[in-house]
Amino acid sequence: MSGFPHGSSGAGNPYGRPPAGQPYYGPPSAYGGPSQYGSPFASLVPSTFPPGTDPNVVACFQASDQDGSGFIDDYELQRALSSYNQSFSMRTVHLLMYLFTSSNTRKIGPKEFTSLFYSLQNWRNIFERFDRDRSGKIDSSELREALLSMGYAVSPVVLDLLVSKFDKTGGKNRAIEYDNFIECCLTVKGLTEKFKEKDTSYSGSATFSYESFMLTVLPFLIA
Ligand SMILES: [Ca+2]
Repeated sequence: MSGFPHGSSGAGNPYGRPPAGQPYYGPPSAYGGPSQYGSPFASLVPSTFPPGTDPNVVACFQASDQDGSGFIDDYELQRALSSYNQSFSMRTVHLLMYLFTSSNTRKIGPKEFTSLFYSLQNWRNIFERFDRDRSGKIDSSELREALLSMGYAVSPVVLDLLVSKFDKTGGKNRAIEYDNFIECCLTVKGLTEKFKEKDTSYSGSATFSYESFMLTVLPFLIA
């Protein structure tokens, strides 16, 4: 992997870099995704609610924990996030669980649930803010603005690819729904941050071994 796809060779910058001086993928962002990953033991020890947790969050956890196990599994989370007429994508559920536990255990305890709850509130706000035409979906220009606000300037080619990949209708709508929007942003964020770790000088290029490339990309493909 040698940097972002190049539009044209040579002069100028092919990355859609924002104005001078700023790294084009911006500072670490507080948006949406988990900034701190859960404890490595999260999968083994049931966590507890952080002190002062909003009772609404606790109630929401209890309502979601249908089998009363003290954990929310992927099916329970999907059910909790689905509305009466729309099922929340299981892929997105799995990606969220992966990011909030740094593992593939596919269940979360109260602590991770609380972080996830606020993160999803944040995502809902971002989604509504950037759904400028109130269509209930994010089109290409809306996605461009949303990603820019998070510090990610992707090229038009990448933007098109993202919209077609994350469009549930397989490209018919040319727009992304809420759950896939979260997945799309988390994927851009996660991959960009992995890339930045290898591109410490912000040059736009990085060197990966085959193994680390596979380990970086696969979790996002098979979440
Ligand atoms: Ca829209």
